[in-house]
Amino acid sequence: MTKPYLESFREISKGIAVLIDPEKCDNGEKLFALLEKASFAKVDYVFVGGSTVSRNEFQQTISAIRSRSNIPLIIFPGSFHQISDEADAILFLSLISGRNPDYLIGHHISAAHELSEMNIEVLPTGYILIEGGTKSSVAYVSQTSPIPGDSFSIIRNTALAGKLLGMQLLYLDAGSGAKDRVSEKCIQTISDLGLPIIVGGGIRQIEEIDALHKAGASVVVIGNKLEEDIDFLLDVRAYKALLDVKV
Ligand code: 1GP
Repeated sequence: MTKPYLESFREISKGIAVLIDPEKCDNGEKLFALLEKASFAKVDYVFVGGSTVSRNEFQQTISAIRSRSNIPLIIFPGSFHQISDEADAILFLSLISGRNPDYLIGHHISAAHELSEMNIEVLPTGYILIEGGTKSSVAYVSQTSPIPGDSFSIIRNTALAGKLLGMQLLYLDAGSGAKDRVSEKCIQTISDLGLPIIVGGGIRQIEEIDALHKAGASVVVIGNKLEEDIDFLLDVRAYKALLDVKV
C-alpha cells in the first residue's frame, strides 16, 4: 500500500503547517480567509485538532476546510473522536513524553476500528511535549509533565524509543501558546535519528521558523500567531519564495 503522506513528510524540508483548532474556529469567513492566505503563502499542510474539541466542532471544521482548500489536510488529534475520512491523513500521536496510558495507547484502541475502515492514511507519530514556560492545555488535559527543554539526553532517548517502537514521525511540541518555543538544540539532539521532525508551540517569527528549519525541523507548525495576525501568512509567503530561489 502506498503511503503518499508519509513519503511527503520524509521528502519535505523546510515545510510549514498551519494549525486550526476547531474550538476557536468560526467555520465561516474568518476560516476561509485563513485558508485563502495559507494557499497563497504555499503552506504545505493544514493540521486540525485540539485538546478540548467536541466531536461536532471537529467534524464541522473538517468539512468546512475540505469545502474550500486543497492543501493536504492532516488531523492532529487531541482525543479518539477526532477522526474523519474527509481528511487526508492523521498523525496517530502517542504521547511518549508522558506516562498516561490513555494517551500512550488508550485513545488509539478506542479509535482503531473506525479508523481502519476509513480511507485515510495513518501516520504513527511519537509526540514529545517539551517545557514551554507555561502550563499547556495538552499537559493539563493529559495530566502529564513536559520534558525540561535542556534535558537533552531524556529528549533523545524518548525519541529513540519512539523510533524503536516503529514510529515514523516525531513531533516536538512546546504546547499551544508556549512562552518558550522548542530550541534548535532540542532538534539537533534528535536530527540524526532519520525520522521527519515536526516542531510547534509558541513560534511567532519568521526568524524562528528559519532557525528551526536550519536545525533540522522538517515541518514547523504555526497556530496561535495566525489567530492574532492572519497577515503573518504574507511573511510566510515571502520566506517560502526566498527558499524557492535558493533551491
Ligand atoms: C500546538 O504545535 C502547536 O500544539 C502550535 O502551537 O498555537 O503556539 O503556534 P501555537
